[in-house]
Amino acid sequence: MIKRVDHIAIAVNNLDEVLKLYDELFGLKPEHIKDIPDQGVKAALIPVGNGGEIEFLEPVDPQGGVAKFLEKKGEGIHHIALETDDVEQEIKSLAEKGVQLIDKEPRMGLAGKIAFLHPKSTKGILIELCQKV
Ligand code: CMX
Repeated sequence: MIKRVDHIAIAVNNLDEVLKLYDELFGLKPEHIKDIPDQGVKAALIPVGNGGEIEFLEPVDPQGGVAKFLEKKGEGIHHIALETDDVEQEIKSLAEKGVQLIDKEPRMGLAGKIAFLHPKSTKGILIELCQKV
């Protein structure tokens, strides 16, 4: 069962610039800034109350998915992460409904146990399912 929006991820060209802007505009500051080399990004997570977060993603690998996304679509919303109690069960049931999975098994990510669904199955929106561990 989906519980809530965990985070909204935004692809940006320059993490330092966007963090400065969101601090100036909204007084929001990142809790974590992490390199995720296997995803080709540097990520900053900003808590925005009630457990929700904004994640900014800056590509560090020019061949990676986020770099390609920026090239094609420009800066903007990259994915929406929905929290569930059980990622494994959720993707099993979605696969049975014909949804194309990017991750056929859950894996560990910044938001806990995660799995991505292909945007072609979800009206052009990349969805991440996550489970806190
Ligand atoms: N949102 C919506 N559509 C997207 C997209 C996104 N973020 N990224 C790519 N697409 C679209 C492309 O525009 C393309 O559409 P068309 O066929 O209409 O042109 C289609 O998806 C396939 O694109 P592609 O270039 O063939 O495939 P990519 O190599 O760019 O891979 C995707 C796309 C979604 C499969 C890949 O980015 C992926 O596996 N993402 C999941 C992991 C991820 O996003 N990690 C980064 C974040 C890490 C984190 O936060 O932890």
